[in-house]
Amino acid sequence: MKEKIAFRDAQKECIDGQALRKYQLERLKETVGHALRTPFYQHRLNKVGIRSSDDIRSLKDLERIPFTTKDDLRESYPRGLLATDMKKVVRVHTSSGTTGIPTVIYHTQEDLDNWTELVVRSIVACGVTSDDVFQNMMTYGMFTGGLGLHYGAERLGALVIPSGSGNTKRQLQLMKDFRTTVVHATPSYMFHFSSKIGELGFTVEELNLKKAFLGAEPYSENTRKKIEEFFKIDVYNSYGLSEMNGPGVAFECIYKTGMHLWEDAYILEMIDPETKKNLGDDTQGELVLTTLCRQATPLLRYRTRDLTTVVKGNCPCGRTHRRISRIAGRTDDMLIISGVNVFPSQIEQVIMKIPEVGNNYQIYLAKEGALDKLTVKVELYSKLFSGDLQDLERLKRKIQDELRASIVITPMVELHEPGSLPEFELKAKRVVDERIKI
Ligand code: DLL
Repeated sequence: MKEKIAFRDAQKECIDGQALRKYQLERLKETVGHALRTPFYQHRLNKVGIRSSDDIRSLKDLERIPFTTKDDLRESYPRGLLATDMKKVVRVHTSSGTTGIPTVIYHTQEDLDNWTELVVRSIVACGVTSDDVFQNMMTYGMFTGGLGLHYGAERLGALVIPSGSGNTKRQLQLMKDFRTTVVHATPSYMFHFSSKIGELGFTVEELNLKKAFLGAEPYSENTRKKIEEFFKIDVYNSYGLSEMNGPGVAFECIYKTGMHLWEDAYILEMIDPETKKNLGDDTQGELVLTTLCRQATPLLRYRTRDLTTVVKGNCPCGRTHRRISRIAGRTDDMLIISGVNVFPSQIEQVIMKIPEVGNNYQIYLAKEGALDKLTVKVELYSKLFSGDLQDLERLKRKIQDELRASIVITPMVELHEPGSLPEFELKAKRVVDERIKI
């Protein structure tokens, strides 16, 4: 990258209007240059007459570029979208895909530094300082929620507790002993946390909690309010996706009036998911993002599948990057279960490989307390029900183990007689989602 983005100016990012557009154009040209080094984009862009970055003369030229989808990423697995020499790559993150083939995002050190600075900027916008104690209750590993926020909080100079997810008692003990002021978690975990605190012998009053960053899955304004009231803290919404690094794409500031999407790092477009026409700022649409500061895996016009709206008016904080509203839903069938992305087709692939399983199944989602509970109901061939009960138990465990290996979470498995699950004449409705929006 020719010039390093002034991410350090984390208090306010005020390049707006013309200056922002000029800046975006420079970065877009550079990004297209990077993208043309990948087999995938070389083919895609040449087809529409883009052979070098000079073919991008204005931001309007973005519309000549075809959209990139999650399927494109999968089909390019593992290296079709790598734009730099592998020697320069220092980290890789993958995310689950519909068929078990993951999507992969490579990062150079500069990519990671830029991501980290976006996170610094995001958490500074929520009033976090180097005096804070930050407990990261997101899963570490391939999931970007762990390392993404970790490095940002460290770079800011906060004390970071990399506790990871789960083990609520230990989380509480750490929180109490180290006087944690800020936590990062999924909203469902935070709810679960609130239900366990008394049972585990702790009180909210003996903690020193001030703020929480909640994201990685949809939640309502009411959920925010309930968590804020229970813990007497401020909750900030955080949006991101692994294809765009992870968290740090859009973040609320202290005014909580929508999430500022960092437009010097991403170009924001809103499209009609059916017609794929650009909608402008006035209507709810599917968010499409283009990376502007990524070397190893540049992505052009990536369809996030997330439905949102651009928030009108200015934010009292003075930041001029546009804000997006709470994510209203997705245009595809991806389920987010306890923060983990799961496609129904992944479940189908696993169960349909098991010879005892018949033709029908149902994916049932509900809440158990605050946590998401996944039950996979499968029909078996009838002769199995006249056999040994222990065999059925063994089969249940086998299905459960194979599902866990594929989708990372452990579902409940129910075995049903043939014909007992709902049948459909047209499209099957396999997913029943009864997680009520609180
Ligand atoms: O969930 C990155 C992340 C980690 C964001 C931690 C925030 C905090 P993926 O696993 O690739 O990445 O899932 C991305 O999760 O397309 C949305 O559908 C959903 N999502 C993420 N944040 C929010 C949010 C991470 N605040 C997918 N509200 C996205 C609603 C969200 N949905």
